[in-house]
Amino acid sequence: MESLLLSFGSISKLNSLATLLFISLSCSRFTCTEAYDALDPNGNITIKWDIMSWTPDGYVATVTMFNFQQYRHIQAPGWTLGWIWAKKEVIWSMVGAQTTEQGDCSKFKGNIPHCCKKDPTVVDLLPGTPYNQQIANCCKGGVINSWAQDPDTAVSAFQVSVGAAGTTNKTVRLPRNFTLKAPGPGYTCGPAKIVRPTKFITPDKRRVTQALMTWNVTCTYSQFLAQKTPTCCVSLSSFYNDTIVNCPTCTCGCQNNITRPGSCVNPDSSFLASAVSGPANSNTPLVQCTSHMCPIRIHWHVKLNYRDYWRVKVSITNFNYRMNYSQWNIVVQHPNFDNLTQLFSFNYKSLTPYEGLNDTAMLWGVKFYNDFLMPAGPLGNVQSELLFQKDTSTFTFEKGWAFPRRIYFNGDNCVMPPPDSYPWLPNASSRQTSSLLYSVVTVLVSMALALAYV
Ligand SMILES: *[C@@H]1O[C@H](CO)[C@@H](O)[C@H](O)[C@H]1NC(C)=O
Ligand SMILES: *[C@@H]1O[C@H](CO)[C@@H](O)[C@H](O)[C@H]1NC(C)=O
Ligand SMILES: *[C@@H]1O[C@H](CO)[C@@H](O)[C@H](O)[C@H]1NC(C)=O
Ligand SMILES: *[C@@H]1O[C@H](CO)[C@@H](O)[C@H](O)[C@H]1NC(C)=O
Ligand SMILES: *[C@@H]1O[C@H](CO)[C@@H](O)[C@H](O)[C@H]1NC(C)=O
Ligand SMILES: *[C@@H]1O[C@H](CO)[C@@H](O)[C@H](O)[C@H]1NC(C)=O
Ligand SMILES: *[C@@H]1O[C@H](CO)[C@@H](O)[C@H](O)[C@H]1NC(C)=O
Ligand SMILES: *[C@@H]1O[C@H](CO)[C@@H](O)[C@H](O)[C@H]1NC(C)=O
Ligand SMILES: *[C@@H]1O[C@H](CO)[C@@H](O)[C@H](O)[C@H]1NC(C)=O
Ligand SMILES: CC(=O)N[C@H]1CO[C@H](CO)[C@@H](O)[C@@H]1O
Repeated sequence: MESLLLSFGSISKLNSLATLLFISLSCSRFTCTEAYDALDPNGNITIKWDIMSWTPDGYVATVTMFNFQQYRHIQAPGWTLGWIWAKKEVIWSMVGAQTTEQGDCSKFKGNIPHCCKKDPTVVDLLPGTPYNQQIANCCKGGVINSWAQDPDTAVSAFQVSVGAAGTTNKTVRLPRNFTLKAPGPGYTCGPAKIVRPTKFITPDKRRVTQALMTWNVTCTYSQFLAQKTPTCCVSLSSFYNDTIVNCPTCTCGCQNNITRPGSCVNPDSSFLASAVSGPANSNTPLVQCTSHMCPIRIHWHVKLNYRDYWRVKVSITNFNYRMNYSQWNIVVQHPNFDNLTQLFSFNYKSLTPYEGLNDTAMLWGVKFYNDFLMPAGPLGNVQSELLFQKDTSTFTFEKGWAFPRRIYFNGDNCVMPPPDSYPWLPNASSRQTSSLLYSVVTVLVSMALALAYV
């Protein structure tokens, strides 16, 4: 793996080839079996426990979760954190979060602990929690943004007061077997490790304090653990060929009336209204019947060709009647992202997973405009157009160059059509006739751009 990465960085001219090679090494056609994410090699969620004070029978710790993943966020209904106590610890109280079950506290008289379970399960409090039960970065219903989208909201924290624990840094035993659900499976957490105590700087920056003891737990994501079947797929089209290359059939499942009746619904079916509003077993997707059966489809249309620029339209369609996506994002890899000139109605951030490679972009919705992807139906889609400046040494419409190398939706790899099915460039003749038109359009576009930059 290591040596592959090195060579990956150095052959930048061959990078798209190397990328394709890399995909084929790490992913079979439909599933990625490795936890390693080539576009976010250091992505992880780090959970940090800072002991802020000792108490007569234990300690008070601030637990902070940092989502260091560039583009994978945790959306509603939010994270669930669990661990196993090393001894007979109890949780006297919590601020900014709560355990889902109290467990058996029958041996306590007088003060009753918040939780006596050996394996507590903690969830965030909801927005609107009274201020006296909050701490900084708590109470967001377990929703955590991704690091690239907004590092300020990529953090979640709570405070826990632990009893029947050690009261010095020699006698405290670290909790074990951390589990993180976000909200489903997908994360694997390593063991807690004692690290240098965190230093805190006072708001006026005139004093530095430090935790009495600190440990870290690192959790990493694997799409393979999260779900065995893909959740999204990519379809392609272009102005130079009428063929629309749909998502591969049965990408996310197959329509089958016999073995799985009701596995999907048709938009005009009378069953739809009752199924959507009915007793919502809302975690099971209810997808529209399509040949691919994916809840999410991303369509990449090569729309226009100007002399110095070319233009792409990207549409994201939600086919799941039971699911909406707040703060959705996509990550797209295409060699022309180093010359992205303009982007309409999406936010953009360039990701550089490897030194010197600038071919990966994260795109997400504009707040209050299209950052919320509605459930399947007429409103269940968002779209944008991208304008790229051509680099004449690499630009071509041939061999599917204009199509993305890969796309992720909310951090999950979307299945691409097989490369041999990509729309072809029709040969010669038709290109000459429109060159006059191209230059007129190019002038108009440059004027539009000039205006946009004023
Ligand atoms: C977790 O992510 C941070 C930020 O990218 C990185 O500094 C750290 O080394 C990562 N930790 C592990 C164990 O990979
Ligand atoms: C515990 O505290 C002592 C000093 O108070 C320090 O020297 C030692 O490194 C600490 N041990 C740990 C595990 O933090
Ligand atoms: C906790 O993790 C250890 C390995 O670190 C494992 O041996 C043990 O079975 C786990 N315990 C539970 C209850 O899952
Ligand atoms: C522990 O986590 C904190 C917060 O993410 C980080 O700043 C620190 O570098 C980590 N320490 C180690 C040794 O990974
Ligand atoms: C499933 O049933 C619908 C009508 O209920 C029918 O149109 C469709 O062809 C059937 N599909 C298969 C694979 O049998
Ligand atoms: C989005 O989905 C959640 C549950 O999945 C639901 O509670 C909420 O009402 C939905 N919002 C909209 C605007 O559809
Ligand atoms: C990558 O390309 C974008 C778009 O041209 C540019 O804004 C950004 O500065 C580039 N980043 C690097 C690290 O070259
Ligand atoms: C369009 O592309 C398809 C491949 O997806 C190819 O079979 C077809 O011949 C192309 N049409 C033209 C006019 O080149
Ligand atoms: C151009 O297209 C025709 C059919 O449309 C095909 O027979 C011919 O081989 C193509 N020429 C080249 C150079 O691809
Ligand atoms: C035509 C053009 O602007 N090409 C630029 C694309 O981006 C690379 C890397 O940033 C530049 O070196 C090219 O000049």
